[in-house]
Amino acid sequence: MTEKTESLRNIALVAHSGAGKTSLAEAMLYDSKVLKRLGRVEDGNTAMDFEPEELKRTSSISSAFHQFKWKKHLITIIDTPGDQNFFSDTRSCLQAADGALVVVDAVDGVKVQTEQAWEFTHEFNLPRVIFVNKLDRERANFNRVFQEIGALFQPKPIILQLPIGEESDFKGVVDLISGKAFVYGEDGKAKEGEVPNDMLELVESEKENLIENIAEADDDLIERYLDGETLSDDDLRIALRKGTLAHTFVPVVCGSSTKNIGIDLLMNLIVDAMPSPLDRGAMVGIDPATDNEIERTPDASTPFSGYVVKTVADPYAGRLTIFRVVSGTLGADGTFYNATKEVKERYNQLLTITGKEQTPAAEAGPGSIVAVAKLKETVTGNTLCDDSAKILYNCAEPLPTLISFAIEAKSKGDEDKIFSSLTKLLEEDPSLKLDRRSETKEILLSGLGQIHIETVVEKLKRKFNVEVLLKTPKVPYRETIKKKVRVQGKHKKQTGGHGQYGDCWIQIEPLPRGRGFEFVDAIVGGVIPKQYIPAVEKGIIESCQKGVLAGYPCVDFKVTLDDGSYHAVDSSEMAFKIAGSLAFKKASEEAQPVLLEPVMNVTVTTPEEYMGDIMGDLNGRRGKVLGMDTAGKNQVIKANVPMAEFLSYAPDLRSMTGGRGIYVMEFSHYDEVPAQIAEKIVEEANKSKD
Ligand SMILES: Nc1nc2c(ncn2[C@@H]2O[C@H](COP(=O)(O)OP(=O)(O)OP(=O)(O)O)[C@@H](O)[C@H]2O)c(=O)[nH]1
Ligand SMILES: [Mg+2]
Repeated sequence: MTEKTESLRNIALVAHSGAGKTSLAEAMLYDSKVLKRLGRVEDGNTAMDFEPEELKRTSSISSAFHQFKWKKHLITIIDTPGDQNFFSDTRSCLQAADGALVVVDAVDGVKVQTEQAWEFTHEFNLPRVIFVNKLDRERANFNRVFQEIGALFQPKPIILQLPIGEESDFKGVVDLISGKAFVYGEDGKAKEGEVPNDMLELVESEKENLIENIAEADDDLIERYLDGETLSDDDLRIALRKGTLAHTFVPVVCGSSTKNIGIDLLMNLIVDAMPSPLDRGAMVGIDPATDNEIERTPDASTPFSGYVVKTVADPYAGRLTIFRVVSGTLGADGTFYNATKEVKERYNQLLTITGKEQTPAAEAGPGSIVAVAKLKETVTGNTLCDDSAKILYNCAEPLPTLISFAIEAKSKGDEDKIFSSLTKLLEEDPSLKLDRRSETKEILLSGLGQIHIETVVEKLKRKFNVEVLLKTPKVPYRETIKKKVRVQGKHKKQTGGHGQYGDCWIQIEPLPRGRGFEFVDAIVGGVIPKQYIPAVEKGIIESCQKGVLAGYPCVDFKVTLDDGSYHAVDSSEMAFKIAGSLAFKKASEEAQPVLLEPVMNVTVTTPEEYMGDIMGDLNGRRGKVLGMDTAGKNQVIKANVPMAEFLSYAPDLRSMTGGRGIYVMEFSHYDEVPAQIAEKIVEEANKSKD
């Protein structure tokens, strides 16, 4: 029996790493009796962290899905990773949710990663509830953290609960709407009672605040409130839902995941105040036949459509595709159309995901998050739909990569296996990129951070039994020239019989950065016959692949071929090609050759206190700061930094800021390497040539 769409709640847990998302998911699964015992992240026995790479790190690296029944509703929770290394997966899986549960650590407050995750919830327009977790820990402070939330997040947070006691005295919460206190025993069960005497005054004033805030969600309610009418608890609950869904405010509740305090109330709040797929409404897509915008409502009787949020690669069980149903109903087995890839796909068994396991499902209606195994073509981000009612949804692109490593097989002969296994892992994680860099003859694996890449290497070994070494990639330097010169390239050989004769005069001059290579034929009067001119150009192109300075490709120069001579018998294409190549070598030696290096555009976001260190460090990396800005309580620095100095920035920034700083980067342009540094690079390059 499938659930009615209105009783579904798809909720993603987001926050910085360590805020307690996985522990919270565990507590919810335990309280709803899905789990028989409450596991702990540090014991490696939770339902949501199960990949060996997660157990090793006691931290989530991949979003996990599970479901439970609560008050006649089916709640699907998506436990996302809070580490930026895995944020592409976090963002992708957030697309399956209708609401977000933002976990804020009562000790550490809002870290940069939580702000970034908040941005994602904003991007997908998800209503939010904030759970202030870890109130049982030393130095926990609800008030301080609430102030911080208020200063950083829009829409405004409103307090729904107050903690009873803090740190080791944390016992329970007062629910402001009902005015009841809930005190939890060792077993995580709540006892309902009266508000402690020393909290009466605070509870009264906070309830007044709350009523005023909630009433704002409903014009009728605010009028009644202003008229002095007493609003009922039900009035308030209805308006609370309305205001949360309309982004008028964000309810804030509190508790402790590991002590199982406040979790039942939080689950009540999910049912009461978080959206169902019906509240999310229709989803807009494109009709592939006409390119017109069309939409699908979450209606079980309309044609099926959905989109893929995650793919899991398994060398034995094959690919597992996790998707959200937008419209229509899918049966236990059947076919659908992949509108992105334009192919039909068959599936044998619809599955519900419960942590690391999957259980067969009879059918799935709108809003369901389900999986199928062994699809052939389908990957994350693809749209699936009924063959007779095609639609294409616009899913989020993977986040841009931030760091690259050159990878090498540990044992010779494994190269092909590396490629094929990595390709499978790339299907699972579209934020990874695999490239062959021809300039340096390396295979580059790029991702969101060092830990991201390291977990890929671990997965390669575990899933596919191939071992690779990670190396710092070589910098793809280039060369160019700075002066205009004119030289002759002459190739003449007389070795009995047929000789060889090619003779050209070229002028070589610098071009602006990024212009590459230009060739101008300015031969007049046939001093070089037409058929030999392309040969001269070819000779130059071939030899400029290895510049005269350090063997890097020479770019951004113009060659004008303006004179030369030929021999009626001895001239040939080959001879002119050699003449062109000789001319290029001679010219570039005389034209003041210099080394160019790739420069990255970098944006670093950091809490203010680390600004000094970060600026100093960027300076040390030959960075040029282009501008600074404030974003919430953070500072944003934009800079240009040479790639050579930025290869290992991710771990360095992490240690400089205790993981609170983040950055993005992209290639910007090539720039001249300062002479002193260039000298060393040239020396190194020439040494390895010998
Ligand atoms: N004292 C206390 N510790 C908690 C609480 N919630 C979580 N922890 C601990 O905090 C640590 C991190 O918790 P996780 O649940 O793994 O945090 P997470 O948000 O899932 O972190 P990532 O998966 O890395 O994003 C673990 O050691 C938990 O036992 C809490 O309410 N109180
Ligand atoms: Mg986790």
